[in-house]
Amino acid sequence: MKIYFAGSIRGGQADRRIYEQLIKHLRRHGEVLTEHVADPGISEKGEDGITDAEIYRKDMEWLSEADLVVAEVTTPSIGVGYEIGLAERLGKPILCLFNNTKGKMLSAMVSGNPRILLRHYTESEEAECFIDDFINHLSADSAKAKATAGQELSEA
Ligand code: 6IA
Repeated sequence: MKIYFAGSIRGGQADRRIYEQLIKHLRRHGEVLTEHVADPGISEKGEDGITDAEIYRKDMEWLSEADLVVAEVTTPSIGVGYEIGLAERLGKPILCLFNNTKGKMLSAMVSGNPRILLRHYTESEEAECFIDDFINHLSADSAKAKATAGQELSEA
């Protein structure tokens, strides 16, 4: 399973430690394509020898190949909002996680979107449970769809 994790970088890295924990947890379910999001060395200004055009191209490639998207949306980020919008267009399952304890307001573009599964959490362990539920449901749905398709084929 390929997982695209989205979290704020230039929007502010106050939640980087939480991203780190969530990414570590996501690795139990599959390959996290965007582990660098929690990298302590990641530059807020992007002066790392890689151009913004290269970052954009690579991230769009990873988003296209991802099976699902998990976004930590507590710190508002234009990049994360863009990725969520595109993931929706591409039909990817999306889980957004919002930390209630930080005194932040969540954009209505996320909280009002019926295609996004939004979960509010207070502790990272709670967010990890939401991740497990989200991915386990997706896996169960896809197993059911395969079984139905197999049955239809054998009846044809
Ligand atoms: O607007 P923001 O910077 O907060 O957007 C954050 C989102 O955009 C993340 O979810 C990433 O997927 C993506 N993103 C933004 N900057 C980078 C980046 N910068 N590298 C990869 N993805 C990024 C510098 C990388 C450097 C270590 C070579």
